[in-house]
Amino acid sequence: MLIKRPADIRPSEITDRSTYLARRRFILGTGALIAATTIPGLRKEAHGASRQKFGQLAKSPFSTNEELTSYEDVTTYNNFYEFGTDKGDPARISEEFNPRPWSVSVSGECAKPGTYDLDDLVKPAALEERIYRLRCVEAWSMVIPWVGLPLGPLLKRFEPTGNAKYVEFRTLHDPARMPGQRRTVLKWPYREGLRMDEAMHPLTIFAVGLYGEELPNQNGAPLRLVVPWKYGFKSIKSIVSIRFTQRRPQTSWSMRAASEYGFYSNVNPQVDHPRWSQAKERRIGDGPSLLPFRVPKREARMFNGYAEQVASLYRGMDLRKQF
Ligand SMILES: Nc1nc2c(c(=O)[nH]1)N[C@H]1C(S)=C(S)[C@@H](COP(=O)(O)O)O[C@H]1N2
Ligand SMILES: [Mo]
Repeated sequence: MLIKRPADIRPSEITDRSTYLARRRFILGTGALIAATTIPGLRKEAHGASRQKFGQLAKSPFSTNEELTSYEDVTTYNNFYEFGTDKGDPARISEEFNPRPWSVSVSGECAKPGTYDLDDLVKPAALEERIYRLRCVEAWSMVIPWVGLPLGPLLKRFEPTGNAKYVEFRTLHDPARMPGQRRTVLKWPYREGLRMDEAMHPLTIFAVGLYGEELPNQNGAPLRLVVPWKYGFKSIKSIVSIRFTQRRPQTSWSMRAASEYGFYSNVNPQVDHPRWSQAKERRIGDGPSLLPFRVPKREARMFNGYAEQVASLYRGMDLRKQF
């Protein structure tokens, strides 16, 4: 089993994170105090302060033992276009977003459609820690300790019918709460999809937390997908809708540029993006981060290193054509 041992964690990483958290608690604590005395701009900062920490979590045998990307990088270098297109935007602009209460609508080819409250879908006892590589199509990667649960058993509760060949996910569409949606950088709501066997694969998870606490808004609170063998954009954030379909659903990135972002989007060092290579990647945190020319140096791996577990899903397919 590949489980992260404490010896794998750099001391600097631990210090980084605890200093960060202490500083954060201080700032947010102050924010909450001031908010109580009616400065409206600060009121909602209290959501961050009340972010729940999970207790003892089961460690998943699917975890990688690679060095973790720092909490700081994981929570300040983000892609979440609903909150802006620069990497630093989501952390800043999502600060006031309140991800509670939250419900998820389930529809399409299943026997148990309906609207489910998040707390009924995800029980704390079912949660585990899963350390996964996340590989962005922009040729960088991170290693993130997610808190989540396998998607398959959860989907089964809705009793998908024999016609359910795919499952589509959608993000909340609410420009008042997600200011990035006031610009048409993508067709909102953000949507993604998986083939049913991909969705049921034991590596596919719903995440509700990272680093032992509830998901920060910028990472997709309160509920997001993580599909570790696919490019990061398949891991859709802040999900409000699950729909079982017979036909392949549309996805936001394919709608924007079908020749650049395919439906499968499996990490594949041999199939380049039309505008850049996918052969190498840069691990966030590697080397001096202030250099303007941050060159990808690590060899990218087929299916992001998860080939042994998932290659059989694509047997017989031409991965150049079905990218
Ligand atoms: N709704 C939504 N989900 C999204 C995105 C987005 O812009 N909107 N960006 C994707 C991309 S490109 C990546 S790489 C990952 C980044 O996840 P992280 O910020 O938690 O590392 O989220 C994915 N999920
Ligand atoms: Mo990405």
